[in-house]
This record gives sequence, structure tokens and C-alpha cells, in this order.
Amino acid sequence: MNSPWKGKAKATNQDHDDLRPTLTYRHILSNNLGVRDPLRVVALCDSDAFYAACERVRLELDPNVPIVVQQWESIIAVSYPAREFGISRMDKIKDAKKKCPNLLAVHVATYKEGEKEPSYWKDVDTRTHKVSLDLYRRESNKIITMFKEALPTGEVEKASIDEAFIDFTRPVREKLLERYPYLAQVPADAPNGMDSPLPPPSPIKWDNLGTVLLPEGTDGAGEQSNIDVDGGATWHDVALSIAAELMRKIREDIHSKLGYTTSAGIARNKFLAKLCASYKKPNSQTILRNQAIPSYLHPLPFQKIRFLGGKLGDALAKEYDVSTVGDLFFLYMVDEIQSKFGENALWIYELLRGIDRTEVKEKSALFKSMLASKNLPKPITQPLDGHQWIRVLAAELALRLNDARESMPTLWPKTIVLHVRKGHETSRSKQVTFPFVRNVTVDVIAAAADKLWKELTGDSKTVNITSVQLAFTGLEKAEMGQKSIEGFFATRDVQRTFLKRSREEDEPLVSLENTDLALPKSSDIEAVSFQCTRCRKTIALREGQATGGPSEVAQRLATLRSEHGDFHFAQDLANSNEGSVPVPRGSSLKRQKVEPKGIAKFFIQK
Ligand code: DCP
Ligand code: CA
Repeated sequence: MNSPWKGKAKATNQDHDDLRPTLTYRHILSNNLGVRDPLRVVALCDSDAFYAACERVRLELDPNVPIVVQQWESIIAVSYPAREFGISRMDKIKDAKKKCPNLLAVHVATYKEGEKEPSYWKDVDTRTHKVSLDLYRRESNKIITMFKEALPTGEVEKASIDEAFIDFTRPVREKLLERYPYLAQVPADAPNGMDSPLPPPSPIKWDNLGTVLLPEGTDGAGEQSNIDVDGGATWHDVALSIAAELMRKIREDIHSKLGYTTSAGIARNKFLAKLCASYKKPNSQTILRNQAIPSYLHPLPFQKIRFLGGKLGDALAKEYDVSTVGDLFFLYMVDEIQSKFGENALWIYELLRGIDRTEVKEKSALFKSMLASKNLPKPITQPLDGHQWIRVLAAELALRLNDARESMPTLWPKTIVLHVRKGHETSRSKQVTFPFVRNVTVDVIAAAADKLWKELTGDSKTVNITSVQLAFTGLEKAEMGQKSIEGFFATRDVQRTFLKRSREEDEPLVSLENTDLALPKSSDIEAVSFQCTRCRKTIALREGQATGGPSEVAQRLATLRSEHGDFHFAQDLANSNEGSVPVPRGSSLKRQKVEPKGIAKFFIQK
């Protein structure tokens, strides 16, 4: 295969040939608006001081009131008026109050033993209460719904509780063709038909569209003053300005309808949109024009960039004595690096140029599992004491499932999983098919979970459980073949029936879908290891564990199998809450066979 670096070795600072591509009628009329579309526009919209804003709106307070949200003794959100007193998340409540005596500190809502709903209790205690983020999830969903309703042809991807990526490419294209209908007609005298270049756009009025970052020419990034007209604009700049108009309108609507201010970054891809979203906060939006990309990126310390931080960043900084994106940019011209890392470093090469072809995509996986968990400051020692925590976790799952079913009435969990950690030992889990009932109440969930709890604790007189997690997995819109499920929900009383699978038995201790551990084969029973069909690793009993009678060995192997399942379970749950991590782009990138050393190890496609 030809090297993707070909021709790049002699690149210069001007090597940003993708920044001003020649646009043709074929581009503008294409219906295939993928990640390589030259008029692609993406925004990242983030809510300002989100939890503090949710509490301010709930309490109907004046936006100028300094307010922080606390969780036990820590501050987790600081409103902008409170920030003016120098208060930050790092402060202890006591110190924050010294900085601002009028500070309002609201403790997050909590679930309390014996209560079905979370609330704002007077005395909260981590030994008896569990944090509830339900208010913030609900408010977050309202904001996401507003994005989706305002942009029926856009794509919205929730990136965290208060951030979303929005792909404006299609809505912008529609507006572009509506405003400049002459773009939809290839002129009769166009020299190359569809492949003829578009005429230059009219100058753009940037005023009131946000902070526009300066193109090259000054030291690093700067702001473009509110110039009335911009003669050097490209069609991509026009696309950005249309997205900025739409974004501003949605942000204004969110503010007037829900009371939240937001900040957005608008650029040609997710990486850059995210990078400039916090350029100016609060209640602001920043536009990064393609011409400004090099001057914006180069002065940034590269280790601050999400994918270039951590161990990879440390290793690069140490080995090459570099600190900024610009340093790395020029370093990457060097043949040595190219031959050393080859294709595997291509994604860094592209990132340094502000290229990111990650899609904006709604994550349906968001609904695949729902987890309520509690790390216990005081471990459970009596098996019977587990019940109260199970009810607390069941209350949270009931609330969250019923909330989700408001917009998706047939949403149904296939399975309920109970996961406990015993002291510092490894954790265990049990799962069972979830009964199909119309009303998912705390009682129904707690009954299923209690049964799992009994199975996990067995006949033990005492236990040492330091963490309890209860999860719904396999959440999907239920289908009942011929019968209308809505009819079922509308007409029947609470009754137990089951989805396709009707066994309510102890299933393999592997929890999430896709977790596909090999079931024991007869030849495995006397074996001392098994191969996980998911990660393909051979998992073996340790020396000394493989002794004893066949049934003892089989029992230990079964325990090992279940613990390995727990490991995947924990990993899946963690991953289901995280955004995607970029991997080297292009399907042609191959796995390395030889275990690489030094920095090279960071460039393997996982
Ligand atoms: N959060 C948290 N613990 C943290 C960081 C954040 O509980 N260590 C919660 C509280 C925040 C919310 O997540 O309100 C969103 O996090 P952000 O980092 O976006 O911070 P804010 O929205 O509070 O402030 P900003 O205006 O800087 O975005
Ligand atoms: Ca935020």
C-alpha cells in the first residue's frame, strides 16, 4: 500500500490544503453529506454551570444569585455569579462561604432509605442517602429534545449530561440552497458542467453571530472584530454563519423556555467544535473559520488536547522536547517520525491539522442499560441489611425507567442484574429475566433484586459488602408480535407475563448483551482454564487452585468464569457512559503483530 505520508515530508506551514478546497456544483448538490463533505458544520453546545443552573431554575431564583451545588462536602457546580467571588469546584463549602457570605449552597437531591422519591432533605448522610441526578437528567433531556425539534434534519449526539454535538451540515445545506437558489442550477456556460467551481459568495455579515476567531496573521488566536462585511469569505464560511444563526436561535429558545444559558463552538468537525466551545463562557458562541484553524491550534499545549494528553502526551513531550500543537505539527514533518510510526500515527498527523472525521451520531446504546449504584461508606455486614439499599437503588431505577418510558412507552429491560463488591475482593453478580409488568414499581424491582441478593449472599451469617449496583440491561422497545403492546399497557392490570424468554432462573453470570462467555463444554469440566469467547483470552486457575477433586476444580473454574464475566460487565457499564475514543482512521490500518516498544505502543489500533 502507498504510504499515506507520501508527499508530506516536504510539507510546510502552508500545508493545510484542505482549508480552502475548490467547491463545485457537484459538491453542493450532492445528497451524500458524509464526514468528508467540504461544507460540513458541527457544533458542540454545553450548558453553563449546569447543575447550579438546574437548581436555580427549580428554586425560581434570580440568575444573579451566587449559588453552588454540593455533594456531601464537595462543591460540584459553581454558578457564574459565584465564580465572581473566586469560588471554584476545588473549594470546600466552608471556604466558599468565607469568600461569599451570601452564597447559597444547595445539596443535590438524595434518595433516602424507605422513601420512594428523591428529595432535598434537611440532613443528608452518605451512610443512609444516595445521590440523585434525576433532575439534571430530566433537564438535560429537555434541552436535547429542543435541539432535535429545532433541527429535524440535523443529527444530535448527547455527549455528556450537559453537552451535545449537533451536525448542522444538512439543515445548513437546505438553507444555503434556499437563500442562494442559483447554486442549484449549473449555468449553461459552466466550463466543466457539474464539476465547475461555484461563483464566489457574497460578503458575510458576522455581527451578532458570536465570537469569530481570527485567521492567521497575528500571534496565535484572536477575535475578529465585528467587521460588517468580510470580502474574503468562502462558501464554508457562509455555511458556518448559517449554522451560527441557527445555533443562536436555539440557544435563545432554550434560555427563554427553560431558563438555561449555554455556550457553543461551531466549526468543521467535532474535535474543533469541542475545542472552541469554551473559548468564551457563559452564554456565548464561538465560530472557528477554516482559515483560523492553524493559528488557533498551534499555540495550544498539545497535552491539553483530549487525545494527546495522558501517557502518550508525556511520552511525546519527553522524547522530543515539544509542548505545543505547533511544535508537534512541525515535528510530524520529520521523516523519522513518519517511518517510525507509519500509518499508525496518521490520526495524530490529522488531528494536528484540525481534521476529524468522527461522525455525529445519536447513541442508541444510551438506553441499553441503566445503572444505580452506591459505594457504601459503612460496609453491609448483616445479609438482612442489604434490603434497605436494594430499595434505595430500586427507587432510582423505577424513577429512571418510568421517566424514559414517557417518551418511549414500550421500553423494557430484559434483565435485572445485581452486582456487589465484597471488601477488597473481587465482585460478584447475579442476573435474572425481568418480569413483564405494566407498572414498574419500587416493589417489583426490589422483589427481583432481593431474590438475587439472597442468591449472592447464600447462607452466610456475615458479609462485608462495600458496594452495591443494580442495573437494568438489554433495555429495548418491547415487541409482542401480533398483540399491541400499547394495548397491554393500557388495559391490563398489573400482571406477570414474560417476554419471549420466560425462564426466571439463574442465568450465566454474565450480564450485558454481547457478553458471550463460553459455556462449559464437557471437556472443560475437568479443565483448569476456559477461553472467553468475548476477549478470546484463556483464563486459567492459579497454581494450587487446580488441585482437589473434579467437582472442586469445576466449582473454582465456574467462580473464575463468573468473575471474568463481572470484569466485562464493569467494563461495559463504564463504556456505556462514555463517549467514543478516536482510533486511527481508515479501515486499512492494520493491527501490529509485534508488541511495540516506547512511544510506538501508543499507536496501535485497539
Ligand atoms: N460535574 C460533577 N463533578 C465534576 C464535574 C462536573 O458532578 N467533577 C457535574 C456538575 C456540572 C456538570 O457535571 O454542573 C457539567 O460539568 P461541566 O464540566 O460542563 O461544568 P459546568 O456545567 O458546571 O460549568 P461550565 O459552565 O464551565 O460548563
Ligand atoms: Ca457545562
